[in-house]
Amino acid sequence: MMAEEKVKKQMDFREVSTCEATIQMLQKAASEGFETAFQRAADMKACPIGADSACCKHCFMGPCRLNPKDPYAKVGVCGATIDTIAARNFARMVASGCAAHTDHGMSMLDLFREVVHGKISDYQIKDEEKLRNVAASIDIEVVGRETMEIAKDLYQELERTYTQVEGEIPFAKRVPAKTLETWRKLGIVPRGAMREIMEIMHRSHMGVDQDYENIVKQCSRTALADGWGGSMVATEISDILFGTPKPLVAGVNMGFLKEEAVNIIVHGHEPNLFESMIASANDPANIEKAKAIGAAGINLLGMCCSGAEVLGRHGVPHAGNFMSTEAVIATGAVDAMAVDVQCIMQALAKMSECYGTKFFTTNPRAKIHGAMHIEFHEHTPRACTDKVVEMAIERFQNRPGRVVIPQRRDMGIHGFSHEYVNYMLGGSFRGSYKPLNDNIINGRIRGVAGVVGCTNPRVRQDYVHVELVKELIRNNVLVVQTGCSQIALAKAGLCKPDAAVLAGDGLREVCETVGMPPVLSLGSCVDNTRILIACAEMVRVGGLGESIADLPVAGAAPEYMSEKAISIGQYFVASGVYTIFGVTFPTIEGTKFHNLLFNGLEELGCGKWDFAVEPHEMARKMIAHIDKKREALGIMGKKERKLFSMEDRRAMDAM
Ligand code: BF8
Ligand code: SF4
Repeated sequence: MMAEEKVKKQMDFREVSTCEATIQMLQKAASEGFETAFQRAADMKACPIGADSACCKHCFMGPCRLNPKDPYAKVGVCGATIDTIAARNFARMVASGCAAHTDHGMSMLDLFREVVHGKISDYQIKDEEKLRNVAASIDIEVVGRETMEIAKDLYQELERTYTQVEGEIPFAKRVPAKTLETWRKLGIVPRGAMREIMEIMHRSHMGVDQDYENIVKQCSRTALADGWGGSMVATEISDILFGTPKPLVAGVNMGFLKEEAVNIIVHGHEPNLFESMIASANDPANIEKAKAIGAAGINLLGMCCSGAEVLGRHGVPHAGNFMSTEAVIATGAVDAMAVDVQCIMQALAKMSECYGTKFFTTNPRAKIHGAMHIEFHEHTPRACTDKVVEMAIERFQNRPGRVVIPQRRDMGIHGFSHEYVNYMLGGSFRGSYKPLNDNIINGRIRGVAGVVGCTNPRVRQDYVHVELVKELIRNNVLVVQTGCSQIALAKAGLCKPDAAVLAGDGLREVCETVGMPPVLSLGSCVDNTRILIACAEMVRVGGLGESIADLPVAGAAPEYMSEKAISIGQYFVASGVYTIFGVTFPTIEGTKFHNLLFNGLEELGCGKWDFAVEPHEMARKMIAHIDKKREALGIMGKKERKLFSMEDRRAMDAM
């Protein structure tokens, strides 16, 4: 590359990220001539037609492009309208997102089957109580039975989540009666994930379903097979096998890399790989090998979602969210990065080559050109993870360049599960969501918001997550988090109990009484199902309406980038939750398809989609929805108890 060109590509990384460590490493990489997704995003403007979902390439009479500015002016060669085209595109995003989560869930279930049948010795059932509770929740007899008997029945039942061709998926039994009634009326109770995904792929083929309303029904059915199906199986089985998270103090950020130790990062989504890597990193024989070549030890960190899981479950430090995965390599301190599936940028292979990091793929589903593939098998997991350790030690010995580690370490409390929220608020003898509901009814807590999802180089990294959450807690909205979003908030210090000072009076009082932060981190993206179960519990306990759609709750994915996020959004909406996305949204305002997602679904008893880019605008919309639900429940309270509104704040700021 010409020096002149290099200069042209230098950008102000403060404009694209608020993460200090990431900015520092982006600058380092750029000064060394290596580009990252931030530069590639700046160089490649998003296609405006694709961004609005106004193009179709479902057959070879096309691809066809409609005009997003005048969407009804043209139709595709086959006559497909903008509503058909956008709905079909949306359907395929849901299919892909649902497939990713359910395939992950199925891997966990495969592992569970082998454990239950005694065919695997490296993993065991760690949480018998959770096993019994999950089994009981879907009507499996538990009283007086052996754990392994129950486990076998649970496996058989949960397999239906995927393979069943007729009937309702097992976890439909956990859905509040009125919500389930709405689904039945609409014909959207999932049968089995494989069937729903197959049907949606069929229906979105050229010349099949060309009625956007009918397509959206199958979007809901498929997405629900993710939320109350595959993702829920992933969470519950992971808790059973690896332990249900309980709050613990843990740290995030790149400062947890250690120059003097062998640093290994696991990046991806499947906790079975990570669990085995923990065992390998803690094995005295491996530690000895590291010490023998002069390292202080083996230092293991997580990234993205499996990182978020082990952060909460075991307190393993987390190096950063999605948009920091390239930057962290630029430290030069990462001796090995092992990845499995989902959200792994292909660019990591190149970046690793630039910095001499050993980069490994481990899953047969996801090989990357330029990466070394060491396949992970759950029957012999250590064969893979010990090899990764060995290669990392080798790289430590021959570190090619200078190591620069940004000195940022942010401690917080992680590992809230829906079970723990129950226990924390209800006391150890009688766990219950009643205190949460009571505090919502009396107005100390205005409502609950789930803020989740990715980071995306098209918006300033972490900025929207952090500003949105600050505004929500300031307005007494309790925030629960998963995925890359919670890492953004952890870096901003909001996962600490002291962050309660940033909350409104009511929420602060509750946090201080219980000793909890105003932002609760729940785990990875599949752990969004913990939020679904918490919602179901809030309905069951009473006082906040009869269906999830009645609750004063809202969801947001302000910096999303993944198709999985679309599936998650759709299952929250179908479950009854108002859900707002940022960045961009794949519809054209004013079209019938857009109106169905943004208004029509709510009239059918579901939640609704919404969109905003700016965090304060997003917060305002979420709070307005929460207030609308409070009003409908008759718990808005007297005028003088009306909580701090955005208008009040603006007025105060202006003073
Ligand atoms: O499943 S939040 S960038 S890591 S897609 Fe990916 Fe998005 Fe992160 Fe996890 Ni979820
Ligand atoms: Fe064009 Fe219709 Fe083919 Fe799509 S399915 S590419 S709109 S002809």
